[in-house]
Parts: sequence; C-alpha cells; structure tokens
Amino acid sequence: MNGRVIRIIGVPIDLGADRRGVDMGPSAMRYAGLNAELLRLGWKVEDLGNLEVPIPETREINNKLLKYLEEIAKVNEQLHLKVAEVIKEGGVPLILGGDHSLGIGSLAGLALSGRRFGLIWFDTHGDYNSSVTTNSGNIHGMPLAVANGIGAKELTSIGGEQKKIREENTVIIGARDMDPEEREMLRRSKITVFTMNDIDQRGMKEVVHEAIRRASLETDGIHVSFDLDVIDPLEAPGVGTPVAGGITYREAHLAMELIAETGLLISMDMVEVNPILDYKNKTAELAVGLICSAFGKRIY
Ligand code: B3U
Ligand code: MN
Ligand code: MN
Repeated sequence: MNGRVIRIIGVPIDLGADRRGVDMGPSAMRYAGLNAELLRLGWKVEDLGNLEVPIPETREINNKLLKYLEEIAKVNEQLHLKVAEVIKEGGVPLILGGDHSLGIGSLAGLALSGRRFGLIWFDTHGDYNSSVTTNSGNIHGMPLAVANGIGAKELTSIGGEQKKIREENTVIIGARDMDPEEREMLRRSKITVFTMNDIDQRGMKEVVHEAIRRASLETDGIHVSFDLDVIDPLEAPGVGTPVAGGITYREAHLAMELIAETGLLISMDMVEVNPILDYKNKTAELAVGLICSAFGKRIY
C-alpha cells in the first residue's frame, strides 16, 4: 500500500499517574496483535522495543506537586531523541504508553525534528496543569502545558527551551473533566477545546473536520495523541482514570478514519491503557483497532 515504515516505541511508564498498571499497556497492545495488523494494512513495521523506565517501588517522591519529576524527565529525554530520529529518517513514530506524561517526549521529539506540525489531543482531561494548578501532583495531567512552555524547567527544556506546539494548531477533543485553574489557563490560550457538549451538539464528524482544519493551517503534518480515557468506560474499562460520559466506540473510529483520509498523520501516541483494570484485554484491542483506523484500515 505504501512504502513507509511505522516504528513502534514502547514507553512502559506509570510514574505520571496515581494508579499502577499502565506500564503494562505496551505489552497489552502488542499482545492484541498490533504489529501483525499494521503489516496486514501494507505498512512496514519495525518495533524498537521499550524504553527503560524505572518502577515506582524503587523510587521516592521528592516533590508532591511534581511526583517522580527526575525519572519522568529522564524517560522523556530518551523518548524525544528517538522520536526525532524516526521522523528524520522518514519513518512514522507510534508511541505506546504508558501514562500521558510521555506526551512531553513525543512533542519535544517532533519539534526537534524540525517538522511544523499540528496536534489533535483526544482526552477527557486538559492535561494543562502545572505544579501551581495541580491537585494531584501527577505529571500525566501536565504534558500539554509543558509542550506549551508552562511548567517545571526540567520538563519544558527537553528538546530545547522553545515551545514545542503552536497554540493555533492545537486542538483538544472530548474534554469533560478539568481542574478549575487548568480550565482558566486553557481559556487564556489559543488552544481549541472541543468538549463532550460540542460533540453532542455538532457531531463527531464536524468536530473532527474543524480540528483537522485548525491543525493543518500552515503545518505539514498532524500528530495525534490519543488518551483512551476519552472513550466511555463502558467500552474502554481498562484506563488509568475512567470518567463516565465519554465518546463511543463508533465516534472514536470515525475520528481516526477522518484523520487517516487526510494523509497528514505523521505520528501518534496511544496512551493510558491499564490492563489491570481491563476486561480480557478489551481496551487494548480497542486501542489497536483505533491505531489501525488511523493508519488507513477501511471496512470496505
Ligand atoms: N486533571 C487531573 C486528573 C487527570 C489528568 N489526567 C488524568 N487524570 N489522566 C490531574 O491529576 O491533573
Ligand atoms: Mn491525558
Ligand atoms: Mn485523560
């Protein structure tokens, strides 16, 4: 179908979240047949394996407002170099999480590669906290802010001091749970936020079309960061932070198919699969299905 290669990077990290388990996400998605499915779609696939990530039991929390800061910074230092390398070689990075703190490294890597990219961030949450606004101290609630230059220097400086995203080209889809000050910070930015209300009122098709339009304005590619907690927990029970009232299985696939049709997808994160809370690997299988839709799988 096409000669390009998808390079899979596993990031078995759960240091950014309160609950253990999302460190097993990369294994669960591979077990669900990810590599073979992508091959079947005509992609070349190279699995680069997992980054080395410490487990929380061997570490201490030094700062309650930025839990495991040093460890998370170190992992994202490694990740951003890998992502930049894959892009420079003409490959498509597919980053498997792990918690969403890995978004810091993927976006820093994209920026380092020199590509001008737009960003579509599927998430229940804004992920726009910092140590000033967080109630949890969990860094998986902060990656989008970090990419926009807000937060601890140890994180914002990965891949250089500049902002890693352009606000006008950044869109969140599926939001339904934000902390009060986080919401204010987002409102003050030029990031577009489509909440569940927007999806209910306008429909996923229109929301995604508008997201693609914004993400592709004067850019040459789109990065999708997909937090599985955006999907309703009835259909995706195995996630780090389940919140009722999410998007449906069908809406999620439609969104991925519409993005695939643009031919603009340059890289993707699939994060927050928690096999401990899952039911017979259902959520990991859904994640693999969505990845395939994003990379061109069609029903007919
Ligand atoms: N906004 C909350 C909750 C949260 C963010 N991301 C996830 N949960 N997965 C926080 O902790 O910052
Ligand atoms: Mn997230
Ligand atoms: Mn989330």
